[in-house]
Amino acid sequence: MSSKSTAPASQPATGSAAARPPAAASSTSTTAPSPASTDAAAAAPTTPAKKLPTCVLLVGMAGSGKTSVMQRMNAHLLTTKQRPYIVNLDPAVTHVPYAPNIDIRDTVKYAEVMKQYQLGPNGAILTSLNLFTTKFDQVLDLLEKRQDSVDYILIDTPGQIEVFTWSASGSIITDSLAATYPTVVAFVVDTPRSASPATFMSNMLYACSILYRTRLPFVVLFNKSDVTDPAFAIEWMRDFEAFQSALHASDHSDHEPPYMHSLVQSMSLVLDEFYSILDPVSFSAVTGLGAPALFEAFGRARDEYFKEYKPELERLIQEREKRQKDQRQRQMEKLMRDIKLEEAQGTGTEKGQVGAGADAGAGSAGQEQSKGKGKAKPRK
Ligand SMILES: Nc1nc2c(ncn2[C@@H]2O[C@H](COP(=O)(O)OP(=O)(O)OP(=O)(O)O)[C@@H](O)[C@H]2O)c(=O)[nH]1
Ligand SMILES: [Mg+2]
Repeated sequence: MSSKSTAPASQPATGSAAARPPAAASSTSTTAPSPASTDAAAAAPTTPAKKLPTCVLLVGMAGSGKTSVMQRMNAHLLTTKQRPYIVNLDPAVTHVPYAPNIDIRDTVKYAEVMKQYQLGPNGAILTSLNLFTTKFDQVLDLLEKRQDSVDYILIDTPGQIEVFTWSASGSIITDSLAATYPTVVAFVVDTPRSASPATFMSNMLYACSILYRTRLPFVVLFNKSDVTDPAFAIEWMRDFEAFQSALHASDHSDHEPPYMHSLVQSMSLVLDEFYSILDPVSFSAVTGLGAPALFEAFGRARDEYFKEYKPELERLIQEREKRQKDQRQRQMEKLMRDIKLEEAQGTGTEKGQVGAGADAGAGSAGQEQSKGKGKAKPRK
């Protein structure tokens, strides 16, 4: 085992394998990692006219096909002469069917983390991601160096969706990428496993919670269309009545308890509005069906990022800066008031003595005062 494996995260995130050039480029262009300390905000582009690569975050339930989709997207980009840059954030995967430019496994050894911290599989994945996030500034540095020569940054996430979508490190990674690059969330749905209205609804609720948390443009990728045509799901999203009829039919066939029916029904009402902002795409990672439509959806999401997310982000940054400025101003005013008060108190008492005492320290000021008192007494 290499020295990297002995201490998790002891190496920068961009080790030898991690610093691989984009898949389309030649191996001679490998960039040496730099021990940078730039934070996410500092990595923000200064020249908006420059075309930044679109960053796609692939999230989805375990086994929905994220890694296979990644492979297919990579192949599609290469055949259409576009340049991908691939980041694998799944520390537990044993084999990836693509060549990642940055791989969490080069930095953090999942099995070592499990052993060293005495963790179970999920705890070890989460800890590995946390350890990797402490080095994420270096990933951002590498991306910054590569951004002119790539069209897409594709990020594969751990199998356990909640490890990425509900963890602090997942938020840090998402926010720091979205602060710089037009970022899109691609939610991978296992279509055959979403055929019943109840499982479809659960998946959509999860999608809704991720959208709520990230506020990023969102593409719903109905994967495994070679097994089950997702037309039914897209129809459910477009037509509330269609979903209600399917729900009614499943209610009779599945013998679901009545509370389930009313829960799913009320949820579907809530989700109806949420569906209107989603961009559903039918896709198959096995056949590659739907790849052009998927990249068109990413194009629309990219436009949405610049139209909605970026201005909102800038507004929030301005608001925060204004809050900080106002706070500094208030502190300055308070300080000035305190100084004036002290001056006023100083004039009202034994001016020269307190001043001299203050220069020499509180103790001597006290001594001066007591000396004064001592001198005054005999006069009385
Ligand atoms: N038929 C079919 N099978 C698929 C498709 N995409 C993925 N699979 C299969 O689904 C299984 C899981 O695929 P992965 O790509 O490993 O899924 P994942 O979401 O990355 O899995 P985790 O990272 O473990 O959560 C594999 O057996 C794939 O071959 C698809 O479009 N069609
Ligand atoms: Mg995977």
